[in-house]
Amino acid sequence: MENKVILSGIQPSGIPTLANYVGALRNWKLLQNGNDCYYCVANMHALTVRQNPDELRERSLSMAALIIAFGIDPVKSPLFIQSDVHQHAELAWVLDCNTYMGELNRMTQFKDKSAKHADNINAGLFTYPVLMAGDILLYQADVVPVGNDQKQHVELARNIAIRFNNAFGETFKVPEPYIPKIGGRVMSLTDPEKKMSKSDPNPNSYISILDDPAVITKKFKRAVTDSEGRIAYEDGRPGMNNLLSIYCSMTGKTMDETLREFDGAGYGTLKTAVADSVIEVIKPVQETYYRVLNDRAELERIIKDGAQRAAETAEKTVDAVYRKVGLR
Ligand code: ATP
Ligand code: LTN
Repeated sequence: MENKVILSGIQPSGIPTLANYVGALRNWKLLQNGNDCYYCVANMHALTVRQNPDELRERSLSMAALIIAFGIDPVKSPLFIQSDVHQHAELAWVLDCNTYMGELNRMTQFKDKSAKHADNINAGLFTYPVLMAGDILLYQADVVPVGNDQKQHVELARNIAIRFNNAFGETFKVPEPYIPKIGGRVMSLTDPEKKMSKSDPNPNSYISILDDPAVITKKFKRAVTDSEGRIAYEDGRPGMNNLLSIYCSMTGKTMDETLREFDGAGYGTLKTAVADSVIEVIKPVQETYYRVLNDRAELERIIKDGAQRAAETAEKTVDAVYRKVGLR
């Protein structure tokens, strides 16, 4: 793949989990080579559920520090906070007027989140995927690295782009999702039928990127598996499959290699090995994170610079769109 435009975002709705890393953030880093990448902290998306304003501000900044700690080079790839680039809100409105209620009604995340936040089913939660489509289309992204759960939203962005291009003439690049084959959907450690999620009320269900090594080991030791007693990747064994997939993602080994390595071993051995592989990857991320977060002035300079560079690209798209639809 050569010199594509890459865009992705993550909500500052909590500390990222191992799932966010395996499903998305790891690819953010890998795709930096030879491509033009834009990465954003999607704080406007986070407003779709109630937030404490001071916490939201703080978490947005610490998410930016974490993204740097994961190996994103903000000099190469503009790193910014979504609301610092006003074009996101502007494009979202135009796209809202080019998206059908019926399309949004099919979004499974809306259904899940409405069930979780039954006391606050706001219009933003419903139009959330349109704001996300805007994030992507503003930068004329070719490729969007995300986990499996966001595939439907990227497909909606494609449909909106195609429809807009047909109606108003070529305006947007039609983006594609980029989802890891292993690790696109990391499952909860306590309920492996559910995806691992940073906003899960039970902290034992996820590995936070900032968990201590001892906590990580404890969480994996307690991870729900089954009583088959054999280490194998098989249908109907979500807990076992999840541990094996995490191990492959962390070590870069194939599933075959992993299964050979643990042939005849017990669950305890596998769980310890998975925990160790995760600790090895996470430890340097934690060290960099605390260093970056402590130099607050520098961090603020980085995101300001990122927003300025992002806005230059974003404004070109908004200008073209406003002209096409008759707003300019
Ligand atoms: P929340 O719990 O607040 O909804 P989340 O953990 O689902 O958050 P997001 O900020 O919505 O995380 O997603 C950031 C990125 O991580 C997205 O690309 C998303 O697809 C990916 N991701 C989220 N959960 C998983 C998972 N269980 N497995 C793989 N990737 C995931
Ligand atoms: N909705 C995404 C976060 C997100 C995003 C984006 C991902 C916001 N804007 C643009 C990719 C591209 C989520 O993970 N929940």
